[in-house]
Parts: sequence; structure tokens; C-alpha cells
Amino acid sequence: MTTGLWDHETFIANLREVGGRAYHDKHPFHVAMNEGRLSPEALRGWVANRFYYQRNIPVKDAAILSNCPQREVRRVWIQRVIDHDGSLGNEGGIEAWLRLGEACELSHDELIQDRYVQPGVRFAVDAYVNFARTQPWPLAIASSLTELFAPDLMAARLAAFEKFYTWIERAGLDYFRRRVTQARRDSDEALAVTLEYCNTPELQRDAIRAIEFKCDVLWSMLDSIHHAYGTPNR
Ligand code: AHQ
Repeated sequence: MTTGLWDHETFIANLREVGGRAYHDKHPFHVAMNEGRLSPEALRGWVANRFYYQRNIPVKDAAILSNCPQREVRRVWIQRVIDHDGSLGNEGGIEAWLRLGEACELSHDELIQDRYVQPGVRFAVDAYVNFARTQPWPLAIASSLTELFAPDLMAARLAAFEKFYTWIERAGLDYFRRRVTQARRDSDEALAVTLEYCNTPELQRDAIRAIEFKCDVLWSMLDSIHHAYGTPNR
């Protein structure tokens, strides 16, 4: 990589290159999931562990808001907290994930009490929240750019659930349906902010390291889930 300031096209290409090699769509657990090879126990374990991630996303986003002095950025970013926590008349993503749990025969209490959360998942999620609390807010926003790669994964996952995991009540899949569009909107917004505010060679390289860090967060979550619940061989 050069030492000077990248133009936006180069910067975007360098951000996308990280996802191309390190995003968790390539993790063996997700590959097994999308090929229909997961047992009900493994899927329930994944849903229960991912709930810990989902309910910490608005905490992470509120940390970014608290660090960000730019009103025009906060006006956009606050929508992410509402998308997950919900608001009057809008259930939100956390509620939708609880419904996914119900559809997998997991009770609200089992999810809310973190009954099945693996140590490695807790460590990775807490590291992500701590990153948002302690890093410069443009880098915390850049770390969310793994969502550039999420819409395709969401669509593949939805198709796999509908094809292979018919024991899960279809209404439980609403979360993934809405994420396809939300992730696209989220990443468009996060990319625009990253391009505008990561505007020195140092901040651009730090943004690359931020998305690499976030890929490690997602990958290590699946390592822990994979270790705990395994995946049947082919
Ligand atoms: O459901 C996901 C979600 O709400 C978010 C928020 C965003 C962020 O702020 O880091 N990232 C993210 C992601 C969600 N789902 C993951 C999946 O594979 O289901 C993907 C993940 C991401 O790509 O960062």
C-alpha cells in the first residue's frame, strides 16, 4: 500500500479487500449453515450466542454517539440504536431476534439470561463494545463496515433457512428479511462518514485495521460457537 492519502476509489477498494479475505461468510460454521448441515442444537446455540451480539449493538452505537461531536453524523447514527432497541409501535431488531429464538424453541429467558453464551463470544462482543468506547469515533464507525458484505450473506442465509431448516417457524426469519435492506442502508451511511472523516493517510490505514479487527470479532465468535456445537462432517 502507498504511504500517501488514497483517493476514495482506492480507499473503498482497500476496505472491500479486507472483507474479501476475512469476512465471516467464509467461516466453516456459516458455510455449513448455508449448506443445510447444522443440527438443531448447533442452530439454537448460534441463535443464543448471536443474541449477546445483537443486544450489544445498540450499546456499541450509543458509545459512538457519545464520542461523536458532529451533529450531522449523530442525526444519522442514532437510527441504528432505534433499529435495534425499537420504539413505540416498532418492535426493533432485538425483539425480532427474540422471536427468532422462539421459532427455534428457545425461550426469551434463555436468551436474555445469556444462558448459553460461550466465553469466546462474550470476550469478542465485549471487545467490540470496548473498541467503540475507546477508539476515535470515525474508526468505530469504520469497524461497522463489515456490513458492506452482509446483504449477500443475509440473502444466502434466508434462502438456506427456508430450504433446509423447515423446523423453524418462518415468522422467526423476519430479522434476516429486514437486515438485507437495513445493512445496505447502514453500510452506505457508514461508508460516506468513513470517507469524509478518515481523511488522513494515518486515519485511512487505521480504518483498514478497524475493519480487520471487526472481522476478527465476527470470526472468533463463530470459532467459539463452532467449538461448542461443532458441525457434522460432509
Ligand atoms: O445483525 C447484524 C447487525 O445488526 C449488525 C450491526 C453492524 C455493526 O454495527 O457492526 N454489524 C452487524 C452485523 C449483523 N449480522 C451479522 C450476520 O452475519 O448476521 C453481520 C454483522 C456485520 O456484518 O457486521
